[in-house]
Formats: sequence, structure tokens, C-alpha cells
Amino acid sequence: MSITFYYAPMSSATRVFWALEELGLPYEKVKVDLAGGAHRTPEYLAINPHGKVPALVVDGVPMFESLAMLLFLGERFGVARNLWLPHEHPEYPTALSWMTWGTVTFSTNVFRYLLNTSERFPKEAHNAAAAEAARKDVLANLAALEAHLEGREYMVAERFTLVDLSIASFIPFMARSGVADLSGYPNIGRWTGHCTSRPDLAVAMAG
Ligand SMILES: N[C@@H](CCC(=O)N[C@@H](CS)C(=O)NCC(=O)O)C(=O)O
Repeated sequence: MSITFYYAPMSSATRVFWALEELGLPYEKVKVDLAGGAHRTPEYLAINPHGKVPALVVDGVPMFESLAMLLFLGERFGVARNLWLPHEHPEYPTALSWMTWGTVTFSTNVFRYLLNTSERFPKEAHNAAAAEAARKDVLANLAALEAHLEGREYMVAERFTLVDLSIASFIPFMARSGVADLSGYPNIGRWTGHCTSRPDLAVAMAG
């Protein structure tokens, strides 16, 4: 089996990097120079037609979207390593639900907030009402996550899995956006601390 991982530091690629390290898989990593436009070359677009990082090539087959990569890695390699659930596990549907929610709903709401508040986006495109609507959605998301984590150390199956990795990897970024103060969410704070203190995240962060 051969795995090539295309990434840029401090990007959506970090969680896939973290997962590859947790899974202990052999892989080749290729740093993509976003500032230099390496993601817009014909060679890179042949791997990821959307011109984004991460990309993953497994036995010659390219993949895009970090959520798809995490699900693929979990299904293919994670069960044997206790980092993903077998289909017959009672919480397998729960795992899929939270994993998808983290990327499709929660992250999207945080990005909606950033689009309307962050200096990284044009001030003339900022809209205070849209920012407030996004903030309310994020607060509802955090309340649901906080309630789910009540009495639980991890998201599913009473152990660290790629579900924890996929959501917890986003929490520090969310906190830096200023959309919410995490001190009001003790379960999220405790769980994020457990997850983000894992040594394999430090490896991924170091690039
Ligand atoms: N939903 C995608 C997001 C990919 C994405 O937006 N990647 C950013 C870095 S975080 C990127 O490659 N940006 C370069 C560009 O758009 O020019 C995923 O999770 O893989």
C-alpha cells in the first residue's frame, strides 16, 4: 500500500495529518506551497481538481475533502487500531452523525461568522446581522456538543476515536475566531484538552 499526503501547515490538512500519525500508517508527505501557487499547477489539479489542501493519494487513487479522508482512513485502517467503530457497533451511526455535523454544520457556522467579522475578509462584505445569526447558530452547536459530552470522556464508545479528532481539531480555531468564550462550556474545555494534548497532534502541528 502507498499513501501520499499533500498538506500545508495550519490548514484543513492538519486533522488528516493528525489521523495518519494516530493510525501509525506509513506515508509520504508533500508540503504544498500555497503562497507560491503550487496548488494551482496542472500537476496538483490532477490530484485535487478543487486546488485545495489536503489531498491524499492511496495506491494511485486521489482523494479530496478532509472529512472524506478521515472517514476513509477510519473505515480502512481505524477499526483494527481502535480509532474507529465497526459497522455493527451500536454507536457507529452516532459516530457518523457527529463526525459529519462537525464539518458540515459546526465548521460552516464558524466560517459564516468569520466571513462577516474577520479582517481576513473584505470589511465591505461584513454584515452585522449575518454575523449575529451565525454566532447564535454556533452557540446552539456548542450547547449541543456540551450536552453530548456530559458524563462522557469522549464522543463515542468511551475511547478516543477519529470522531474526537475531527471535531476537537477545530475547537482552538473556533475559540480564536472570538465567536464564543469556551469558559462557559466546561465539558468541551475538558474534552478538548484531553484530545489536543495527544502527542500525535504536536507532530502534525510541527509540519
Ligand atoms: N472542505 C475542504 C477545505 C479545503 C480548504 O479550503 N483548504 C484551504 C486551506 S485550509 C486551501 O487549500 N486554500 C487554498 C486556496 O483556496 O487557495 C477540506 O476539508 O478538505
